[in-house]
Amino acid sequence: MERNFTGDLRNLPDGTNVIIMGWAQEIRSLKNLVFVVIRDSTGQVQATFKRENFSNMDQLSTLSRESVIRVEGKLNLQSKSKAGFEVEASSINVINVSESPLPLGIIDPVEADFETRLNNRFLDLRKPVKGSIFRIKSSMLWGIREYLHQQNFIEVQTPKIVAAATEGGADLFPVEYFEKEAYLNQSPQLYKEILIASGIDRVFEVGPAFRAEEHNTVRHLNEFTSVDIEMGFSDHHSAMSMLENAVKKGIENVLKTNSSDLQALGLKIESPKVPFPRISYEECRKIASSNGVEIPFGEDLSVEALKFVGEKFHDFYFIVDWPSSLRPFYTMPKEEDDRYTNSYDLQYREKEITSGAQRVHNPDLLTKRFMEKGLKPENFEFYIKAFRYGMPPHAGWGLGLERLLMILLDLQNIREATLFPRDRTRIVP
Ligand code: AMO
Repeated sequence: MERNFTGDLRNLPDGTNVIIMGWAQEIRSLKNLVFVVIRDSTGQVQATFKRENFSNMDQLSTLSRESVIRVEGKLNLQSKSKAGFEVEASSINVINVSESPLPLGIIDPVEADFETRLNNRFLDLRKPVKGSIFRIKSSMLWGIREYLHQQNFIEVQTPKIVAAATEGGADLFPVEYFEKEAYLNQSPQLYKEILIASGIDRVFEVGPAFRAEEHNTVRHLNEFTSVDIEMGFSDHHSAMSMLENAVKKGIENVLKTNSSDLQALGLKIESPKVPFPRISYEECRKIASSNGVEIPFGEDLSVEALKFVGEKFHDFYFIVDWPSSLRPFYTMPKEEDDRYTNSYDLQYREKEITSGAQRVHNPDLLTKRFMEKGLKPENFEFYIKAFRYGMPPHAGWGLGLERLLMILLDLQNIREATLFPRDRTRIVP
């Protein structure tokens, strides 16, 4: 269908005949005039209908908000309207009438409660600032993908129906898989490592990861987008460098592509400086302790502790050298002291965005690590097998895309960065 986008109108010559398709956001009637604000994915424009040109003005003034319309008319760049341009309409087709009242207002100054918004997500997303979040998400991912391609990674797709847990058994979703027991995958961890043994030694994947998180929090989803990489002949240092550069390139692509979206969201963002600081788990414990928060060795750093660390290092930083007891079986212990590992988390203030590590590549050590973690190596035979016939040393990471968006756009709830969030109580829409 031939159409002009509202976002392009300013750049057309005055007087151009244009066709606009979109939603009737606002309808205002005066004696001899009706103004209809039409919104499309790129912006909005006011169309002016003069009584002298239209026999059906009364019908027009009763048009319901959010109906889908097509308006033809002449572009007026000399308009006195706030935007400075409008369309002098010569015809209108009402393509699909919207029911009223709307379950959720699009331009109401007071925002509806979150549940109502999510229950009517298709309407909620019509609000231009909500659209901005997802345009930014797309650009961020595009920048990361582009960077990884330049670094000779290939994008892969691994199974989401799996037979084994990777990140601990408690938060698994079981699925009925004929006569076998199966689960939704928590992370592509095992498969991305198997691919390193396949000779494709730089892979990345963008896909859903499923976690049966029991509690609803503002930072957890039961289905999130995991951006994963795995690289062969590498250690944690090169994987960390790949990560900070990928995040930087993602942000730079947003800066390049989404200035009006950032403006709509009232945000000023800068490209982060790399390398990000590296702080060890032990240093974090010391910072917490000097602020009166004691973290016993081997325990996770609490949000309270991380707030003190975050205050000191601002924005992006890595926490490195986590204790073995806190990291999964696949994490490489430190050669000099196996109570610690070659692992890291990327943090933004007190929030974790990414976990990663150098992996164990020796099959005997891997089997030992399974047993230390109380897991049965025989349940992971398909994985360990890939380590027995020439497995290079390797490292990688998994980045929570919605977490990254949340911190970048200062969103108060991770659900704002998810089109249709899945949480403890929500499975529709
Ligand atoms: P981890 O379990 O730490 O590591 O997950 C990696 C990143 O995924 C994000 N994340 C979540 N985001 C939203 N809701 C959740 N419930 C949720 N759980 C995790 C976080 C986290 O940092 N296999 C390893 C990665 C690796 O070592 O390559 C893994 O999955 O941003």
